[in-house]
Amino acid sequence: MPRVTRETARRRAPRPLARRAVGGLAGLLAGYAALAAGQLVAGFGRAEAGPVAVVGSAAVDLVPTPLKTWAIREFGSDDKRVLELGILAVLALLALALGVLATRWRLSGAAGVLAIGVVGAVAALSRPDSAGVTDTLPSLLGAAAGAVLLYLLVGPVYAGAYLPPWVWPGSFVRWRIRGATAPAGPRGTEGNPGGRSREDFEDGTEPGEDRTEPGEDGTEPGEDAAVPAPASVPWDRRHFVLLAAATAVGATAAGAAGRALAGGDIASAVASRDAIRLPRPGSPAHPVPAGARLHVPGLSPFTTPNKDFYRVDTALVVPHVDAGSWRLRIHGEGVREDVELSFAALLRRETVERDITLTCVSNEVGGPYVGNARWLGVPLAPLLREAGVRPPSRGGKADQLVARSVDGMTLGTPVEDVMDGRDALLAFGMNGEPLPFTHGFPVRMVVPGLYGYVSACKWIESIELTTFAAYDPYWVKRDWARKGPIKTSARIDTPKPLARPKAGTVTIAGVAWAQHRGIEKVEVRVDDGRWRPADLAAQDTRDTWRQWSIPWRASPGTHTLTVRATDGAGHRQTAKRAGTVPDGSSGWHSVVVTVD
Ligand SMILES: Nc1nc2c(c(=O)[nH]1)N[C@H]1C(S)=C(S)[C@@H](COP(=O)(O)O)O[C@H]1N2
Ligand SMILES: [Mo]
Repeated sequence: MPRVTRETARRRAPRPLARRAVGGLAGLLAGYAALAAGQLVAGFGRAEAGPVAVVGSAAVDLVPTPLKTWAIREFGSDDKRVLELGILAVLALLALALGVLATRWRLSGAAGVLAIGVVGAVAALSRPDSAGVTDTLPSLLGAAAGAVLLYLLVGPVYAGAYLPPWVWPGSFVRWRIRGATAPAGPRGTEGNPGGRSREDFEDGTEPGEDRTEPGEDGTEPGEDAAVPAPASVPWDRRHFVLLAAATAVGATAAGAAGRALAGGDIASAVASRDAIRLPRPGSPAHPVPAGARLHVPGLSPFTTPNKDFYRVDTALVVPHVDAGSWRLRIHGEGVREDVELSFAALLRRETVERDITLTCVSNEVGGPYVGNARWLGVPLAPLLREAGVRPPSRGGKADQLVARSVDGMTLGTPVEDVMDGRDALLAFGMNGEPLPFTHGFPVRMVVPGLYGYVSACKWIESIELTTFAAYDPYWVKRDWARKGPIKTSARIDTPKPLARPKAGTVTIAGVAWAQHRGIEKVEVRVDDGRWRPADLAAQDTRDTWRQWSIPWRASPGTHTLTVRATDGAGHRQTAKRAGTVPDGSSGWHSVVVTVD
C-alpha cells in the first residue's frame, strides 16, 4: 500500500502558489463555461436573457442618473461595450477568487458560482421586459454548470474541507478529532483552535478526511484510516489538464451554438426587413430647398446618413423584431375598442414623409446627439381619433400617451402635442430605407419638437392612453422631467475645439435647432466682440435644424468663438448654462481655437 508520507506529499502536492494559480485557472474556466452554457440556454429562449445581458440591462436600469449621464458623455455609443467589458471583468475577478477559494473549500467555491447565477436570475426578473421564470434559466443553468465544473476542476488540487468551519462547524470538529489522533498532525493546531492556520494547507499536510472522491488523490478507498494525517493531495496534473481542456472546448462549442441559435431569430427579422418595399408616400416631403445645404468642410450634412445617426437607448441586445409578426396595440383611457395593427395594415394607411430633426435630452451644449432624417410613416393623430381618443383641450381625459417597446422601455408623450396638428408619426422608413434595427425596426414614434426620451419610442409594441398623474414612464422614474420640449440650441461644427487654423479668412459654421418653432437667427461672437449675424441656410421646415456659416478674419493668437440662436417664437438663447438633467441642456456653445 503506497503510504503517503509527509515528505512525499510535500513533493507531490502543488506548492501553495501553484495551487492557487490552478484554482484561479479553474475558476476562470468554470466562469467561462457558465457564461457559455448560459448563452446556449438563452439561445433556446430570448437572447436578451443571456447572463451578461440581463446583468448589464439591470445595471443600466439601476445606475443613478448622474452616472448614466456621465457614461453617455464619456463613452457615447460605446457605453454598452464598456459596460459589457466591465461586467466581464468583474465576473472574471469573482471567478478567479472563487477558484482559489474552492481549492480550500470546494463546496463554498461551487456555491459562490451558484450565488452569482442567482444574482443573474434576480436581474432577469427585474427587467421591465422580463418574460418571467424562463428568463432566469440562462443564469441559473449556466451557473449550475459552472459550479459543477469548478467542483470537478479543483478536485486534483483540493486541499481542504467542503465548507469553512464558520459555515459548517462539523468540518472543523471532524478535523480536530482526526488531528488529535494523528501523531504527525498539522502544526499550529494547539495555538489555533479557531480554525486551520494558513500553514496547515500550504505545507500540504492535510488530514485526509474531507478529501475528494476516492482514488482521485491517488490513494485507495479505505486507505485513510491507515494513513495518519499527512495524506495530502497529490497533484494530478494530467487529470486537471484533461478536464480543463474539455471544459474550454465544450464551453466554446456551447457558446457558439448559443449564438447560432440566437442568430436564427435574427435571421428571420433580417429577412422580413429585406422583403419590405416601402410604399410611395401619400404625402411626400417637399424637396429640401437647394439653399438648405451649405458646402463647408467639417459642417454636419443637412441630412444625417443612417450609419452616422446618433443612437441612444438602453438596449444591450438590439431587438430584432420580425415585421411579419409585429403588432401594435392601442388601448387605454378614451379608446372605444382596443386597436391592433399589423405591419401590413399600417402600410395600407395614408403614409406621409417628413424631414424631422431628432434630439436627445442627454445632449450637452455642443454635443453630438442630434440628427436630421427623412422619415416615412403613418400620422398618429388620425389613428388615435379613429379609436375615439380626444385631446385634453377637447375634453379627453387622457393627457399622457405611454408608448412601450418590445424591450420594456416606456416613454410618455403629451396627448395634446401628438394631436395638435404636428407631424407625429409612427415611422417605418428612415432616409429611404426601412428603419435600421438600431433605430427601431419595424416601427418607431417620431414627434417633432420633443426630445427623444418623451416621444421617439423605438421597437414600439403598444400605446396606452393614460394620465401624467397615473403613470411615470422609465426616464421620469429616473429624475428626468415629465415633459421635454426641445430647447433652442446652436452648435459650432467647424473649426473644431483646439483647432489651429491659419490666419486669414476662416469659415465658422454649424447647425442650430428649435424643432417646431424654427430657427430665426444665429449670431456669432469672437472673444468679447460684438455679436454678428451668421448667414442662415434656407429653412427646410420648422421641424428641421438649420445650417449657418460666417466668415471670420482670423488674427494670430487664441480666440474663443461663441454662437447663439433665436427661434421662430422670438426666444433667444441666453448664456445661462444648464446641464442635461432634468429637461435638457442650455447655454451658448463656445470653441477655443489658436490661430497660427
Ligand atoms: N425602446 C427604446 N426607445 C427609445 C429609447 C430607448 O432607450 N429604448 N431611447 C429614446 C431616446 S432617449 C432617444 S434620444 C431616441 C434616440 O433615437 P435614435 O437612437 O434612433 O437616435 O430614442 C428614444 N427611443
Ligand atoms: Mo434621449
